[in-house]
Amino acid sequence: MDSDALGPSLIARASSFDGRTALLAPEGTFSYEDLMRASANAATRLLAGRDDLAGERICYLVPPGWEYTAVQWGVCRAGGFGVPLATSHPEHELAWVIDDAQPEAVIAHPSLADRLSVLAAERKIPLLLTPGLLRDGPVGQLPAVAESRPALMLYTSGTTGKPKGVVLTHANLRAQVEALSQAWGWSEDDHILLHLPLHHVHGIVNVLTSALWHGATCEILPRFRAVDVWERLARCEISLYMAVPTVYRRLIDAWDAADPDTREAWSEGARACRLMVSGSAALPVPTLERWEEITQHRLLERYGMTEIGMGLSNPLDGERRPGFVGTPLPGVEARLVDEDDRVVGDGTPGTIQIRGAAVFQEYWRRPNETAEAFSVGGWFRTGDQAVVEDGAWRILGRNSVDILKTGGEKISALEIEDTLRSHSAVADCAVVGVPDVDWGDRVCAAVVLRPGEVTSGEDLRTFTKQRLAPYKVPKDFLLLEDLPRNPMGKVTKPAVRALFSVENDE
Ligand code: MLC
Ligand code: AMP
Repeated sequence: MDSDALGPSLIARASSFDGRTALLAPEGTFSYEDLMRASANAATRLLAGRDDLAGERICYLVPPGWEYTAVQWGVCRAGGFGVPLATSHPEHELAWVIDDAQPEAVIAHPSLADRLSVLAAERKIPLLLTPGLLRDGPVGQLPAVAESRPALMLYTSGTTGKPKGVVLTHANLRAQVEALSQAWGWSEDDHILLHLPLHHVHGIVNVLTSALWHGATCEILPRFRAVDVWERLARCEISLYMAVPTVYRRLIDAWDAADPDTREAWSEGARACRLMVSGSAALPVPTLERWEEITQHRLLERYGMTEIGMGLSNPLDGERRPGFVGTPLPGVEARLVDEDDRVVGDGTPGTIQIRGAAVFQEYWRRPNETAEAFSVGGWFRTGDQAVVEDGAWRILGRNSVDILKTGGEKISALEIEDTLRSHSAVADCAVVGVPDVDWGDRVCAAVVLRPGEVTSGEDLRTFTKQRLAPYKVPKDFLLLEDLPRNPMGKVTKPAVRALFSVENDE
């Protein structure tokens, strides 16, 4: 009996899809059979004679595509616990994840191996390379992996500063995919375009894993470029498309800049899709309306989180109210509570709590934070506020001013502040999200220098960029004599935010 990792059904199902096209990737076209073979090869090499990786973490830094997918499956089929590393991250961030996850091995694509070789050598962790890992060879017995075992760890920013690992089991992934399967009508005839980063639930679960679960085709672009997406849509082959609001905004800008014939071809291609979905951040109503004008698609907005997968969704058929995220998905229990965890009624704003099989198991090696994240009865505290109006949920924002969303990426203002404070010239700072038409939140930093120190925003930007993911680097810096404070001496973030200009043309 072969491995049943990644949720028993994913592998069992993949075997039955055989010669169907699983991936149209930058490296070529691959069937489900190819994926089964390459992942079995990878699993056998990772096992190196052992029966089961038994939950050992394996980090991998592989660009989106065929090799990425085969590695993800291979790790799980060996009984390992996969930790995808972000291709956009500098060494500092990669080191944080590796030190936290403590993997038994790291895997890299040759083009990215330089980024990991020193980190791995210093920590005496073996560095394995693709494509060698996937090459055909003798395939050994692969373990049967129980659904309750960890499958994937995704790092997410929280109010405590540094990113923490969200542990998702095979059962969690199955529940997440099954909820979307029903709600969005997935079938093996679907063909989805993927350009989202593959270290997040949006790209990994909603797009890649959902497609492969159904025997559908996932077409992977190496990166997002608006014109590339439009050209792919214009071929009228794509049936499903999912992206974040910043991406829809960029697509609209590209459409506006195109000539009339091109526009018509692009719009016709978009109309050939059966469903277009937006999520990971609030979809501005003007973006929804403009998209509908140019494609005749009313975007289906949904709400989710790394810890829960998708929670709320507008309907596939039926009314999608602009500014609303619909109702709980199948298998998801959702409620709104006040500060004392008491359920509030319709029309009253509250904090969203979620329960169900899709909800993550724990924050990796952080029992206290895990315990704090759940209320009595196993309800996960999302930290997002919402209100139910006429049966549909509307997201109102987050409880914490220190959690920002920029271009669909969640970031912690505190983590950026800690990094800035480690600069020798910086005495104090405050990082805020300023409403922005492109990014949602534009990350901005107000900085107070130590007496006698001189530095520029550009220097601070370079300093931050060497240490943090590019999307965490503040777009604007303001050097101040002191930060705005309340009478108690506490920095007032709304007053800091008011110092930066709001870029909003809608
Ligand atoms: C890139 N940059 C960003 C950024 N992405 N800055 C702020 N926010 C972001 N999200 C930086 C670049 O590094 C660059 O810096 C500068 O901004 C301009 O880059 P760009 O070329 O214009 O950006 P691009 O590479 O095209 O990326 C933009 C993007 C990308 C929107 C396509 O950010 C993206 O794919 N976002 C999706 C993230 C996602 O999948 N989130 C889901 C999380 S899961 P410089 O210094 O070089 O100029 C989740 C749960 C759920 O939220 O509900 O789904
Ligand atoms: P992440 O932690 O990266 O998974 O991001 C999850 C967060 O994204 C949620 O807690 C919300 O704050 C936000 N989010 C996701 N979808 C939506 C949406 N449709 N509207 C508003 N916020 C959203």
